[in-house]
Amino acid sequence: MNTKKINHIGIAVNSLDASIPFYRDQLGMEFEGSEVVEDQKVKVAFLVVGESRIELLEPTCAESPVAKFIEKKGEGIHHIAYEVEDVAKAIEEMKEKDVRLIDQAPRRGAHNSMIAFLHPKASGGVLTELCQPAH
Ligand code: CMX
Repeated sequence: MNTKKINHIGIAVNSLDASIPFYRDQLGMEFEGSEVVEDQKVKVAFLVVGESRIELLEPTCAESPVAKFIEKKGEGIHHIAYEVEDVAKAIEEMKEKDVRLIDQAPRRGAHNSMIAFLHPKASGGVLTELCQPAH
């Protein structure tokens, strides 16, 4: 599998409005916009850092997995997303290599990307996302 770069680092926050100013105004990152990813019950905001992004994740309801994450661990790094060319192919490769997966098939992420999560037990407790951008 050709892991091309870190596409983004996901950070769980209680409030985008409260968190964006630190990255945008203190660190000087370009704010790229925000969107709701309905089926994952999160609102995300992207801030550009070089060829990667910081993805702030705000839960949209109490049942959101990100709300549960914050409840358990507090705000902080939620996942690392590696960019791949073909996420469906990458999933098949992970299966062949007996890597434990959360997603057996690609699903839609932010910006119309296609994504898949590996199980954190496969990666030392770090939630790992494979991400195929839309372009
Ligand atoms: N870091 C480390 N471990 C995590 C974790 C995280 N962020 N999230 C979940 N886990 C652990 C759980 O504690 C659980 O461990 P145990 O099996 O030991 O109990 C295990 O992983 C499975 O978690 P789960 O919540 O029971 O499993 P689900 O299949 O219901 O959901 C996941 C897994 C990761 C998809 C979900 O928790 C989640 O975080 N969903 C939101 C994903 C997200 O960020 N979406 C926006 C992405 C947009 C984009 O990047 O484009």
